[in-house]
Amino acid sequence: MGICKPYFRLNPLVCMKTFCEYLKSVGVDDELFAILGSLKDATKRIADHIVTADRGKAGSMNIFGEEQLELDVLSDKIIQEECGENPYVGLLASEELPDEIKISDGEYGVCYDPLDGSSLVDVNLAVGSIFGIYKTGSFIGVKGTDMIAAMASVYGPRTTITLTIGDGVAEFVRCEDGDFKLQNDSIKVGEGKMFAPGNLRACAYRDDYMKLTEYWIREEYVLRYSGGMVPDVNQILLKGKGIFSYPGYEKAPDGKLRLLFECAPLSFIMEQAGGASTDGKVRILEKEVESLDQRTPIYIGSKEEVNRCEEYLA
Ligand code: AHM
Ligand code: MG
Repeated sequence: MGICKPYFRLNPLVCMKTFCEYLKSVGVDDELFAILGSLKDATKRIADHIVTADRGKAGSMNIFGEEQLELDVLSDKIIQEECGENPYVGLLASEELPDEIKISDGEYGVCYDPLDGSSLVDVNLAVGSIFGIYKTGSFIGVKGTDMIAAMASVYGPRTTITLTIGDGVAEFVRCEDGDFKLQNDSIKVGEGKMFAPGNLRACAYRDDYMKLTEYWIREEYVLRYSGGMVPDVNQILLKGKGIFSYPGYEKAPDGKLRLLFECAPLSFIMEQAGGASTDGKVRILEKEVESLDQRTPIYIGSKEEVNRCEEYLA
């Protein structure tokens, strides 16, 4: 009957708040309220499409020369449509588009990876969308510290949204009535032995990354790696511990993951949960965006784990 069932670990009073009720309760202004509402609606539509849409190739390439799937293109189109109807969004930049696009005189810019890890849909693993919201007329020159809000949508057995508006992190779960209900309004990342080591092929070239990986294994860390950055980082947030890494190496000195579309928004969420993220030397949120396709190595998770990465990779 469209009622969200309380989950066992929740305060039932908190659980029943919808996404919109939560935003009102924390006092977001009308503009941000509308923008986050558009991204929530896009998340719903993308989730529905993932279940049934064509999983094949679109026959096109994105700006990185990577083959696009139908679902990449469709997800991008859905986000463009939802943001296009929102008068406050003036600028869009997508991992699937060659340039940022001005869509109106709205003051806000939304940058996004419409479907991160989309090749995992084929094998029925979780994937996600990542959004960063800035007040800007161009994404060139921004830093993660300029971000106003960040959101990660996870499409797994359940569809969830992890959100920060710069004052802590909340998670929402899509319920029977189709709406998103608050699951946890105070996500915190502390310490604990869990690792998600991306790009392990770098160990063939880098002794320091090999030594770091050996440390995690020797110390009996639990391996929790799916190959999708959004679910992997989201798992650290929800389990409240751990580290995700994706280093660069000879063949790709800055690794694979994009600063603007992937690393900065997830770093904003992680920091707001009490965690940290670095490229090995510099805090990810302090890195200036010089080009839309800029990549960066990333080590993201609990503070102690991120510090350890910096020590090993110094
Ligand atoms: P994508 O944006 O093309 O989907 O690539 C990003 C994904 C991340 O979700 C994941 O952490 C990484 O690629 C895995 O990369 P690799 O295939 O090098 O292991
Ligand atoms: Mg991606």
